[in-house]
Amino acid sequence: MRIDVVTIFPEYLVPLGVSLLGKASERGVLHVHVHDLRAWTTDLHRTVDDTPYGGGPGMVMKPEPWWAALTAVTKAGPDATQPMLVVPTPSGRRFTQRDAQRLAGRPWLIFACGRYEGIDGRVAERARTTMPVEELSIGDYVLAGGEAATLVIVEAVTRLLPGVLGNADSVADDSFAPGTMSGLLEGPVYTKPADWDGMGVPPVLQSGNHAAIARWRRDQALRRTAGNRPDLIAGLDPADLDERDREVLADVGERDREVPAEVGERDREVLAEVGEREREVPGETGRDPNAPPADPPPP
Ligand code: JAH
Repeated sequence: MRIDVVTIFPEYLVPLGVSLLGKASERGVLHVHVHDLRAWTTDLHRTVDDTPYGGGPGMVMKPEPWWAALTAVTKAGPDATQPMLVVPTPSGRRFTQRDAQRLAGRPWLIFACGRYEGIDGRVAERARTTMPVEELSIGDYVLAGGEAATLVIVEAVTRLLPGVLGNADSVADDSFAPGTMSGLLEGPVYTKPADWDGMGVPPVLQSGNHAAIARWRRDQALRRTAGNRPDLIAGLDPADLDERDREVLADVGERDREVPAEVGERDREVLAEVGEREREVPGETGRDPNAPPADPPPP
């Protein structure tokens, strides 16, 4: 796989040349090239940004250096190899393990790292006429630029390539990877010593009973997923849940709903009301969950 990265901060991408990825590069599995966008500016001040049309805060990256860079980088690569342009942006589709697997099957990825308020929209629009373009978000937060997100995506993708991680089994067992525990987070793991400063290891893991160990691990995975990622529980296929799975989930659900005895009558009323409101208001509407009830709509 070939990876090109275009950025105004090439030093930020130095990690791509060291450790795991550096070894893959040495082995010839992966070829990484980092480019300074300012190499494609033509003015004395090497300007890459300007004020936004329509007004508003901040600056927008100018299209000319970006188009010159993408044209040059595309020509520098192996011909007859289809590049894909990846643009990390908080406005993109959410990047998932499925995307990592799909991107790992491509021969050539070009990452465009924006800064400021982003890149002039005509760059992605024109690039789309010559190659697939993916605008991807690694999570619901805003960074100062696409460089850190590029490091995240490159690591998630390249560790799937044969000869990069060097351990096919640990890849197959990941949380989010397809397989027997697919859709669940992994539970806790343990190694020696069996007694660490008075803390033991769950006896079932030392029993040698492989069926019991598998069942215990699934219980832990279900409990951790219900606690940390209820959205993943909601997305499970009911056909993938056995009777014991349902018992474990019913148990964590009941514990969540238990109200400690020291909570008073007025507290219970408030908690019940908040619960009802949460069921009424869909997520991500931007509404403050602590705000008083909205005015009723006009008749
Ligand atoms: C911020 C250009 N989803 C993570 C992410 C990715 C990119 C950016 N922010 C967050 C970003 C400013 C300029 C890209």
